[in-house]
Amino acid sequence: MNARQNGGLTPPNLSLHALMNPEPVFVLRTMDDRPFIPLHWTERLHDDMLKRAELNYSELSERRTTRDFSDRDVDRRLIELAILSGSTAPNGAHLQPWTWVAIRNEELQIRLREAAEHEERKTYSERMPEAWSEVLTPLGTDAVKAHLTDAPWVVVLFKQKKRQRSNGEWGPTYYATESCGIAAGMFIQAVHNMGLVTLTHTPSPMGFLRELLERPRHEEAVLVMPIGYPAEDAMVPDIHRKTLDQVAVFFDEQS
Ligand code: IYR
Repeated sequence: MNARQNGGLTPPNLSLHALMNPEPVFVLRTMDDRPFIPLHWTERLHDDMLKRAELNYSELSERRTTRDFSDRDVDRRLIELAILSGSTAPNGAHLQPWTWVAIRNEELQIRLREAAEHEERKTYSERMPEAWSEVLTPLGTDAVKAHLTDAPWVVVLFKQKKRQRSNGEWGPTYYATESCGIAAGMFIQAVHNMGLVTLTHTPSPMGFLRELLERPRHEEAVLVMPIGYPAEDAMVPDIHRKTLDQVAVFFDEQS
C-alpha cells in the first residue's frame, strides 16, 4: 500500500503490520521501494495567481525564434541553468531520457554547420515538397545556417531511445519523444527568461550529429539550438499567434 492508496494518511514506508503493532516495526525498504516525501507546494492568493499567470503569459508572448545571432559570448553557467531547467520536465517513468550536448567550440561549430548545410541544401533543393516550401518561404528559412557559427553556444538535444537496466540488459525508454519535446520547451522558456534568444533548428536528416558529437547508438538527435544574444539588426518574420478561440475548446459548465 502506498500513500495514494491509503488516502495519504500514513507514510508509505510503514507496513500494515507495523501500524497494527504496539511496538512499531519499521520495515526495511528494498532497492526498488522508493520512499515518498511530502509534496512541497505553496498556496497563493487568487490575485497573486492571476498576476503571475498574466506576467508569465506576457513574458512568453515576447519570445521570438531568432535566426540572427550576435557573436557576443555567454557565460557557461547560464547554459548550465537552462539545461537544468529543461531537465525538470515531466517525463516517461522518470527515466529522464535526454542528453544535452553543449558546444562552445569554433572548430566543432564549423564542422556542425558544414554538415547541417550539406543536408539542408539537399532538403531545400530536392527533398522539400511544394506544400512544405509554401509555408516555409514566408518565414525566410533556407539552407544557410550561419546561426550555427555566429552564436556562442549550440546545444544539441539527444533523445535516449533505450536505457541500460540494472541487470545490464537494454530496455526501452517510454514516451522519450514527448519527454524531450517538453524538456525542450522548458529549456527554451529558461533561455528566453534569462534574456537570451534561441532557434529550434532541425537539420534533416539528423543522423550526422550522433557521429559528429560522439553519442552512442541508442541516442538520436532531436533538436539543435543555437543560443546567444540577438544580432543588433536581427529581423523576425511579422507573424501572429492564434487567439484563444482558435486554439482552445472549453467544456465549462460555469459559463
Ligand atoms: N529543417 C529545415 C527546414 C525547416 C522546417 C521547418 I517545419 C521549419 O519551421 C523551419 C525550417 C531548417 O531547419 O531549415
